[in-house]
Amino acid sequence: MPKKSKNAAWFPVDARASNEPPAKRVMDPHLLRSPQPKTVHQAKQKLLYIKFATAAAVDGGGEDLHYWRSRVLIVDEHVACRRDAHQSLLATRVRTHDMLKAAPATSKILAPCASLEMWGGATFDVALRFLHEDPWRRLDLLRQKVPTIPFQMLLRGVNAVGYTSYPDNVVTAFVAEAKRAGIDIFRVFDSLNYIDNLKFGLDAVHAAGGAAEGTICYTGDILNPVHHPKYTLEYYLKLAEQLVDHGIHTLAIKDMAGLLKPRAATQLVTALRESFPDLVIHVHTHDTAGTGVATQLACANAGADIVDCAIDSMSGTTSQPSMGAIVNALYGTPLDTGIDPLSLARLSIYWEQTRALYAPFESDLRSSSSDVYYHEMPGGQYTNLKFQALSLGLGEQWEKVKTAYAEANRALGDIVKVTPSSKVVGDLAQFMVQNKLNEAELVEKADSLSLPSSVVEFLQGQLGQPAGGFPEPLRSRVIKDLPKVEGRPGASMQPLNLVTLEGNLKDKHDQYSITYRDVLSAALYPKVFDEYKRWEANYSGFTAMLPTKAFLAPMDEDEEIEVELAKGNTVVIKYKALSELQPNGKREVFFESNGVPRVVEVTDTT
Ligand code: 3PY
Ligand code: ZN
Repeated sequence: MPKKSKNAAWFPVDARASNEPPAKRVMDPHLLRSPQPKTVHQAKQKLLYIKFATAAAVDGGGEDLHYWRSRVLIVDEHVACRRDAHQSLLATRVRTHDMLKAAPATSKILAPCASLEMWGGATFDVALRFLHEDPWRRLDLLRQKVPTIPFQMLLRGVNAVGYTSYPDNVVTAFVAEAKRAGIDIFRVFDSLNYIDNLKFGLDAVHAAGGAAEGTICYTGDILNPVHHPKYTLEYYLKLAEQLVDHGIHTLAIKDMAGLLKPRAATQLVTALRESFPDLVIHVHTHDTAGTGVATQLACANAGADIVDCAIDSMSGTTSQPSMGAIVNALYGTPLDTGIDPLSLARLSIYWEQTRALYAPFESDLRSSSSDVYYHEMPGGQYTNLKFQALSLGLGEQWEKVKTAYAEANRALGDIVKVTPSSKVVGDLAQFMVQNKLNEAELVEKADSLSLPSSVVEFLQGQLGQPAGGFPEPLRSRVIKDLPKVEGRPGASMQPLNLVTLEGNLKDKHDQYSITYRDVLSAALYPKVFDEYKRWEANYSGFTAMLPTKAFLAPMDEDEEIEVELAKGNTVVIKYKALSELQPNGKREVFFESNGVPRVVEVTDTT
C-alpha cells in the first residue's frame, strides 16, 4: 500500500505563510524555467512547488504532476563552494577565496539547481584546521553572493560535522545556528543507518525550521544478496519507511562509495517510488568505478526527483558524476534539467584552472577504479586516507591498506562505512597493515592488541548500534570490562554547558572577539578551534585574503601578488628577500608594498 509522507510541505514555515493548503495551490508549470528568483524566499517557493506537485498527484492533480515528475533537478556538489567534490578530490582544501570568485556566475548559471550543497561534512574541520578560516564566515560570504539558490548541508546526524557523538544540546544548537546562518536543507544521515540517531538529527532540523532530508546510506549490493545478506532491498525499504513515518521532507539515497550500480539504482528507486509516490527522492553517488552518470540517469528514469553531480572539471573518479554529462544527456528530453550546457562548460573552465592550484592535494587516482566494489571506501575518505597513509609512512603500501580496509570491514561485521564509521574501518585497516595482521589474526589476538581508540569506542557502542549487532567474539575480546553504550549514545551524555565554555574561551582569547558561533565551533572542535583563534590573532584574517598559490607555498623572489584588503582597496606585494636566521629564531623579510620597500621581522617556524 503506497504511503504518504507525513509532511505535506517542503518548507513548513513558508507553507504556513502562504495560507494555502499545499495540494490545492495553483501551480505554474513554467516556474522552474522562469528567470532567476530575486530572493531566497522565491527560491524556496520554487522548491515548494516541486513538493506541492508531488502532493497534488496523490490528491489527483495528475497533469501538472506529469510535468514535474518529468523534470530532474540537480544538486551541484562543487562550483561556487560545494563540499563533496573537493572533499573527494582535494582533501577538502578549496578555500573560500576561490569559491567566492565563481559565486556570481554560479548564482546565474546554476539557478535551476534544486540546491547547492556547500557546507557540512569535512568542510568545517578542514576550514578551521588547515585553511585557517572560519567556516561560518564562508557561509555568510557565499550567501551574499548566491542569494537565491537554496543551500544544503551534510549533517552527520548526532555527529554533527565531527567524528564523534556530541551531547544532544550541542547538536541542536549547532543545527539551529546553521539554519540561521543560511542553510535551507539539511541532509541528515547516520554512519550506521541507526534509526534512533537519525531521528534525533531530524528532530533537530525540524526544531530549527529547516528542510529535513532523511538519508539512507547505501552499502553492499542489492543485486547480490548472497554476498551482502544484511543490505537487501527490503532493508532499505524498511529504513525509508521509518524515515517517512518520522516526517521527513525529502529522502536521500546516499551512495557515498559509488556502489549503486545502474540496475540496482533502477530497482531501488522504482521500489521507493511505488511505496512512497508523494516523496521527493534525491540520489547522491560517487563515480569511483565510472558508473556514476549511468546510475544517475537510471535513477532519473526510475522517478528520482533530484540527482547530485559535480561540475565537469571537479567530477569523476572519487567525486560525483559529471554535471555536464548529465545535463547534456538530458538536454531537450522530457527530463531536461533547465541548465544551459554552454554556460556550464564556461563555469567548468574556471574550476579546471582553480583545481590546478590544489595539485598537491590530488590523490593521483587518474582513472576509474572498480576495486571500490571490493574495498567499499567512501569517495570522501579516499583522498584523506591516502594522505594519512603517506604521513604514517604507509604510502608504498597503499594497495595493502585498501585490502586491509575490506578485511577490517568484515571483522567489524560488515558495517555501513561513512564518516565516522568509515574512520573506524580506516584506522583499523592502517593498524592491520602496520602490525602485519590479517582478519583471522586480528580476531584471534584481539584481547592483547592496543587497537585505535576509534575502534574500541565503536565496539563499545559510542557511535550507535550497527545493523545486525556487534561482531563477536571480537567485541568482547576488545572491550573487556569497558562500559557498553546501549541505544543512542547522546541520550546518556551530559549536556555541555555552553555558557561556561564561552567564559573559558573569553579567558583564553581576546574576549571581545568570541561570538556564539565561536562557542559552537569550540564545542565541536576544542583544540582545533583554539589553534585557529591563535592564528587569527596573529594574522587578523590576512591569510584568508591571500591568493591560493601564495597561501600554500612560499613566494618566489620578485614574485608579485595582489591582495584585496577590502572592496576597492587592493595592495600589490612583491617579495624581495629573506635575511639569515638570527639567534632569536627570527628572520627579516624584505618586500615591496605598492612599490614602497618594507621589512618585517618574523619567527621562523620551519
Ligand atoms: C562526510 O560525512 O563528510 C561525507 O562526505 C560522507 O559521505
Ligand atoms: Zn558523497
